[in-house]
Amino acid sequence: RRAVPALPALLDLHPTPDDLRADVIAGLSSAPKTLPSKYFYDARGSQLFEEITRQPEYDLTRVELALMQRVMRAVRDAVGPDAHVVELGSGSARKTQLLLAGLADPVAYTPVEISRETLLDSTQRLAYAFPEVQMLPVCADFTRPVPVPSSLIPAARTLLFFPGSTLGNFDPVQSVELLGAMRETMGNDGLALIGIDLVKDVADMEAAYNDAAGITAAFTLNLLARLNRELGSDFDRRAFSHRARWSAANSRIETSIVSRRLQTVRVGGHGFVLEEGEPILVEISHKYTDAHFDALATQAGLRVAHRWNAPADRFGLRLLEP
Ligand code: AVI
Repeated sequence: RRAVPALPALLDLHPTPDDLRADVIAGLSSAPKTLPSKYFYDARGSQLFEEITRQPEYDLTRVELALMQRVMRAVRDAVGPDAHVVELGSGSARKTQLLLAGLADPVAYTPVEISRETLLDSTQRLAYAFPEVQMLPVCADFTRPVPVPSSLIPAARTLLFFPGSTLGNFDPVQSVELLGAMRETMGNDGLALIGIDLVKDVADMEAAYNDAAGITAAFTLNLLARLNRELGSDFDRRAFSHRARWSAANSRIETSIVSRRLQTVRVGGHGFVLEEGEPILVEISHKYTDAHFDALATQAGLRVAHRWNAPADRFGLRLLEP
């Protein structure tokens, strides 16, 4: 009989209601109005995101998984044995299963995830599947410095895992900062495995964020329900619509929540006037060319050691080294 692993202890640095209020008020006070996409991921939002990854139009996750399967041998050879895997925005950690199974004797896994429920579920599942891997879950917003106790872990090296093109949800300045922070966490002998969505046909990219079943719209608008519940705001969900479209100038999908009429919304004692048709930018999803991604990595002091693309260049994996 297999021993049942102890439940992993959770390091909880979840953003506080004060963080949420301050970020929302700052975003709605700016011109144009914005809200941070990291707040999509409450329990319901995380579930909806999982559903998005099963929509026919959103093939990023499926294509990335197939690509990982194809290149895992090469990743294993490049990383070597006894790695400590640190994953940013681990979500349901479906790709992690492949990574931990494919690497040579990984010693520890640190998932960093903002949704507590998702983090606990996925870490528990992985603890059963990989009883020999030490699980060190951290509930946190990974855009802030995360204490990763690398020196306490008997690992040969750190492998940072940042799949799903989550990097694309950050603007170029934030992306370079994030890659720079990853470089710090990796140390001088670490590596980073990053998934990036590549520029492709505009109709395909737009369809991925406007699925016919309306799951992405529900995901986007769930943010308003979250704010009403957690901040006592009075967004009327029916008075807003989801809009996602390609911006060629910025090489990204821009997702907005658009006000359907002139209205005033109250949040934490502040009133915000929205014009009819006024957008609140809630998410950016960059799509990369090789040159564009290489430039970001170089600015962060990282070098592309391996480059793998899915068929028809639909998605890419990059192994980076300091
Ligand atoms: C998590 N992130 C990479 C997704 C993306 O494609 O930007 C989030 C998402 N938003 C709408 N659909 C998926």
